[in-house]
Amino acid sequence: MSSVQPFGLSDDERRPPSSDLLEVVQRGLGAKPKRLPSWLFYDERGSALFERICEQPEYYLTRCEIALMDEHAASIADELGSGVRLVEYGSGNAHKTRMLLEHLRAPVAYVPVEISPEPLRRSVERLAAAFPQLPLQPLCADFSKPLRLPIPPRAPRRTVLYFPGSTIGNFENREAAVLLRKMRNEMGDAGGILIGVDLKKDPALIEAAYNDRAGVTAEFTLNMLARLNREIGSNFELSAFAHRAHYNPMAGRIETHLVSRREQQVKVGRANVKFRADEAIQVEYSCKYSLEDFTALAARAGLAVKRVWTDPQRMFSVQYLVRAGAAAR
Ligand code: AVI
Repeated sequence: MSSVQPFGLSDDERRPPSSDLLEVVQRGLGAKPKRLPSWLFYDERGSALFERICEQPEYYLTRCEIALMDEHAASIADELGSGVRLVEYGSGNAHKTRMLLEHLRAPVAYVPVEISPEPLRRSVERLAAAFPQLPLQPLCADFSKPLRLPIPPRAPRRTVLYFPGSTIGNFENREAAVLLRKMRNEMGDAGGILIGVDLKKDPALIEAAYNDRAGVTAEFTLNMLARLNREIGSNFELSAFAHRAHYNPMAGRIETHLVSRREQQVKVGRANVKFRADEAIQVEYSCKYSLEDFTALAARAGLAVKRVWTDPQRMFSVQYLVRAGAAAR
């Protein structure tokens, strides 16, 4: 018998109607400077391109995190203890999740939380085959909003929120603190957060990761415009925009832009949006942290870093956070 429970929400409830999407885009392009939210990257093609980015030789993040999980999954599982309910924010990381689940002692349930129904369904299908005894409780929802977690099949000793991939880096500092605080509420007193955090390092290595030679990241960035053309009927000419990703050392983050190659006008709904030559739309931040930076961010959210696993070159880290004050217990 399958132990997979039904999805929390239907597709229609979640998807922003295209009129809302148009509004988001018009507001972003009306701002000074122009900006568009990075969640717009992840339509079906964008998600597939992101998977290809993870395989690029320059994109060290995925490789480093997998190597860390490979080496330390047993000690991570020890730290988490038995009877864990594992809630994953995003479900595109089946590989790392598997490594963790293989080592967890008597997990109570696995709850992947994912906004896109198809990737969620696929990852659940794969995990159900690999862990037939484990109750799976997929939740189709936006993890940045307050969640109503499904009732677990038995009382867990603790709820651990798993947030791999350094996705926390895609939130600006203040938003990241808000998200961590929300996670703190969701995990409860005895809970924890297992989180992948990309670390500050030689800016040339970081920049290369976001400017791969095969051009997959550029394709990923430009795909946002293709998505908008299809979904809101805009007429962005893709060849008239370029991908640009620079490391801002003061802010400690990659800042990704779509840059207009010439002066032009683009139709977005009823509006005509004007672009100067070289004018940029800011589309993503990928924040990088020192261990100290991240400890300070966690503290702002009422959390303490209980344990850190990192590689000898300090490229990437996996960190275990608990409620501040609980770390010593
Ligand atoms: C999902 N996120 C952590 C990726 C990152 O590194 O910021 C998204 C990405 N954008 C360009 N390359 C990868």
